[in-house]
Amino acid sequence: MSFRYSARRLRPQGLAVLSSRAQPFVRAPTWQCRGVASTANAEKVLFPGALNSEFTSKLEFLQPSKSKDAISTYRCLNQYGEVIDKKMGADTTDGEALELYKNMVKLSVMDLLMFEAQRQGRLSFYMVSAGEEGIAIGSASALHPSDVIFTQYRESGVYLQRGFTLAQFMNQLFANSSDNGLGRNMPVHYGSKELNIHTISSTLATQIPHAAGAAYALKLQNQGIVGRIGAPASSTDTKEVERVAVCFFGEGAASEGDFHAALNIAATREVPCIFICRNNGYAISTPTSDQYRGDGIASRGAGYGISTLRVDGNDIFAVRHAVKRARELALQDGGRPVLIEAMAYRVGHHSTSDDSFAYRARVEVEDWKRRDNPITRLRKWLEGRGVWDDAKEKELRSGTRKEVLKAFEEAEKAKKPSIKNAFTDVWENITEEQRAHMEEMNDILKRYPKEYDLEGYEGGAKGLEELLVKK
Ligand SMILES: Cc1ncc(C[n+]2csc(CCOP(=O)(O)OP(=O)(O)O)c2C)c(N)n1
Ligand SMILES: [Mg+2]
Repeated sequence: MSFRYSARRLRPQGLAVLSSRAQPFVRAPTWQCRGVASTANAEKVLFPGALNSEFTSKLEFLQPSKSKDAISTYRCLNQYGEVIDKKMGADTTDGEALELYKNMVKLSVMDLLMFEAQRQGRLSFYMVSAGEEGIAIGSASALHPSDVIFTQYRESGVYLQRGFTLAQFMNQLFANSSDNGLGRNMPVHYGSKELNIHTISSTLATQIPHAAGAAYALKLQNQGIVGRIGAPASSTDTKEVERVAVCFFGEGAASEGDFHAALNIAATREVPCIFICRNNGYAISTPTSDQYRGDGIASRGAGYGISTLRVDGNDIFAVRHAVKRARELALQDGGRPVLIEAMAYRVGHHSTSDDSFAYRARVEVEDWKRRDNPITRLRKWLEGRGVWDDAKEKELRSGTRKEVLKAFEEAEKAKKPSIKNAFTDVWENITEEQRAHMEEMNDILKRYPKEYDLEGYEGGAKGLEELLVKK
């Protein structure tokens, strides 16, 4: 092989960054741009847009849709709960595995009860994680508490594993006065500043570029170029660690333009972001066969030049190993993105507003329930270790049910937030327009008290008065 190329360094502009520390400039990475110049008998030409491409005289299109070789799926446990990756092993203590198991059971018990509560008309909306508990709980358990997380809406397990309490879940679901969001969001759109988890947004995929941007900020913080933003996640953990951003989304969300923009900018800026796609086979009623023709979402990671792994989402140990390794990779050499595609099956309906038997056969769901499940797989492993049995299972489930119902009843009884919260936290001070709206609303509430019963709201119908007197 012989070729000549000219190499010149592209020198990007210094980027001025506001910093509490001394360094005023961030130098973006430099990279080599090779000119096109080769000798007559070269085997490769280094086009600036595709380095290392060999010449071929075969006119042959890549035909991935005809390939029989799909990207493989990493597993640590088989369906019988036996460790098949002997090298990695379970890499956990029995006690730690028991905690993961209990959290998965807690999530599924909460899901069952909240789904029923919605059917009884006591909650307006709910979304279950059935079949995907291992992805959320397994990955959260492999991260550092101060890593910054962005979720979609089927990752309640991330919250649970990070320490979100049953009371916090219920306060949000009932939009009561103890809800972090003060009742301004739909049920299931949790958020927690203390736990470093950004508030969930209904608008699909918007969290993905947010995560890429946050990861860029973390890269600068990890390098000490800008000051650290935000307090550590837990008060006991004051040691500064390098942090990554972690972004969860479904395979349906990966059809949005935001996904592509986010992965590309994360790759080119080399930011420490772990993208975790839950591929559960459906985007509401749209099956994956109508969503894409490539090899899942993993093949797209490779397309963006991102380190990628496909993993069995029913295997919590495999998920933990994958995320732990992804975190190490993401922090290597100053930072880089990683994509994990966790395979699963959405066992439940999309949400309480959906009846999935309108577009998929009952038998398909029943088959999946029987065939594989992250909870039963870990249970088999625990039973194999001699630390779990039917009696313990029964006790755990009935105790958890009581705990959930207690939190549920307390949150249901609690007062709703004051109606003033519909106006606060929008502008720093109440604007003239807002004042006019409040006065009009106050007038209507006074004139039609029977129509607007605000007994259950903090401050009742007088909720606005405090704001109205404040000039
Ligand atoms: C921008 C946008 N388009 C459409 C919707 C409606 N929508 C809500 S959830 C959903 C399916 C998402 O599927 P996926 O990302 O696979 O997540 P899953 O529900 O399977 O967990 C759609 C289309 C939305 N919320 N936002
Ligand atoms: Mg999906």
